[in-house]
Amino acid sequence: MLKFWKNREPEPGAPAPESARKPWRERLARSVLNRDIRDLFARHPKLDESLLDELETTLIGADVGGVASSELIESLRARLHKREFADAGQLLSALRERLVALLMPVAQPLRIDPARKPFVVLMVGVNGVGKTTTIGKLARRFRDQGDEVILAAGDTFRAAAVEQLKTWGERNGVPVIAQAANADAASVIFDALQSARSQGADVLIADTAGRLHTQGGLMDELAKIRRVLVKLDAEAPHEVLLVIDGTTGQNAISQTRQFKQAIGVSGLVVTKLDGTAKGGVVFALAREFGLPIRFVGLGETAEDLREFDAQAFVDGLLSETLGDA
Ligand SMILES: Nc1nc2c(ncn2[C@@H]2O[C@H](COP(=O)(O)OP(=O)(O)OP(=O)(O)O)[C@@H](O)[C@H]2O)c(=O)[nH]1
Ligand SMILES: [Mg+2]
Repeated sequence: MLKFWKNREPEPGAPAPESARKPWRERLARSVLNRDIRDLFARHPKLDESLLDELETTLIGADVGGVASSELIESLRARLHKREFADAGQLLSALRERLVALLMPVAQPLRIDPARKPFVVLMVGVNGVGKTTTIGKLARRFRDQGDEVILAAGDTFRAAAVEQLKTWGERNGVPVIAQAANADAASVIFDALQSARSQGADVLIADTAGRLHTQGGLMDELAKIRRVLVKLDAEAPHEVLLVIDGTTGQNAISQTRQFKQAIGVSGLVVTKLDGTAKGGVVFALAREFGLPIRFVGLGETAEDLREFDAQAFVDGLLSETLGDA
């Protein structure tokens, strides 16, 4: 295990305190990226071209994506040729810096603008990615910040979805606006916005279906939700959060492209990065779209939804190799 990192100068920009970084390290310890980079540097501690070639294969294998991986490797190769690295440890340190630099621009937290009242968050994404769970976690977060939150059960396709949202609402003391199963999703969310307004709520978070009979049908429904909201508030929704399952791989790229085209996306949430997720898809998304990554899901409890922190994330992903674990 390489221990060099501990003796290096701190990065520019205030590093997060140790207590804030620990959960990231713990939750990202089993990721494929962590394991494979550690194995690579253990197997190949010598600084040479083939280390870089293998590193590129490792990054691609962990879903970092072909374009981002080759850009990262080429920038390291140029520095290797200029003899900037004394050993493999310094190369790893440079990789860490490049990975942080790739994510810094997208580490933009979601700020609830109090002038937009209620601030409307529309949650979108394909089925099973974690939309409803993330809404529950967000409701808790906003409520703890002192915001009055209302949830809209806009996934009317599955009856169980409304129940799932109500359970989260009850657990957190947050009201849920719902209609009968198979109601029109746009009208549920329209009613919810009206009632959030009349109650003077600060935040309205709307759930949506992840799957309808056809993918085109889903995109049409989302477009309709947007059209209907605009009738009440020309700027609503104020945030469209696309939820991506961190275990999905490169399919995340085509999902993001589709949702971006159909309704526009203002921020991303990448869930399920705990456990044995590969971990690299976050870099691929940052490189391809540059969309703000608002939150990441590092587990199933409310505290496990964390505001995205580029440095804590990269250090968590490389913890095994950096020797910080
Ligand atoms: N380990 C882990 N599990 C998560 C995370 N986020 C969500 N899940 C789990 O993912 C599963 C699906 O979550 P849902 O919130 O129901 O997903 P959804 O996008 O609403 O799904 P549909 O309503 O079918 O479109 C649940 O079992 C969640 O507990 C996370 O960050 N980590
Ligand atoms: Mg759901």
